[in-house]
Amino acid sequence: MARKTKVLPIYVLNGPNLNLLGTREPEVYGRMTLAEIGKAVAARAKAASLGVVFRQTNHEGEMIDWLQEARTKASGVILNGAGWTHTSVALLDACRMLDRPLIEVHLSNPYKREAYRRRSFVSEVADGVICGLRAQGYLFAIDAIAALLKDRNT
Ligand code: DHK
Repeated sequence: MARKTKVLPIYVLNGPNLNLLGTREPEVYGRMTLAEIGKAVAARAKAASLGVVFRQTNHEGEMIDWLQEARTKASGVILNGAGWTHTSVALLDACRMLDRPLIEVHLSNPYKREAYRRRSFVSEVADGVICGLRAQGYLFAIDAIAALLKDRNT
């Protein structure tokens, strides 16, 4: 009998201050809480027969640990590095070592905002970037990872 190989979950990793979504500048980031986004993301992934590990941290070292963990435990990564996107070479270095599909997501459109948000270290190694579509962007990112995984396996 053919043995079914288990597909690893998609890691959806969220950086600093995203725990305050819902109340944090809703005109910029939308009104959904991070927990609500997590539920919608899990449902979208389930429809594609994929699992999700959804996490948030305000601690950069913890985020780096999770990205390193994703090298062997995730099938792909969706990353909203929030403020670290624009500042962190350490985040870039950890993303570079992934060797897994990586989609960078932002709720807002950084290109419509302050100049310092226009630089992204993550974009240097991301397979795709989705921004400005609020929570919907995370769902499109799930679709993108599913498509990239399909490409890799065919
Ligand atoms: C989230 C943040 O916290 C900001 O620092 C980024 C990003 C944009 C977002 O739009 O999701 O500049």
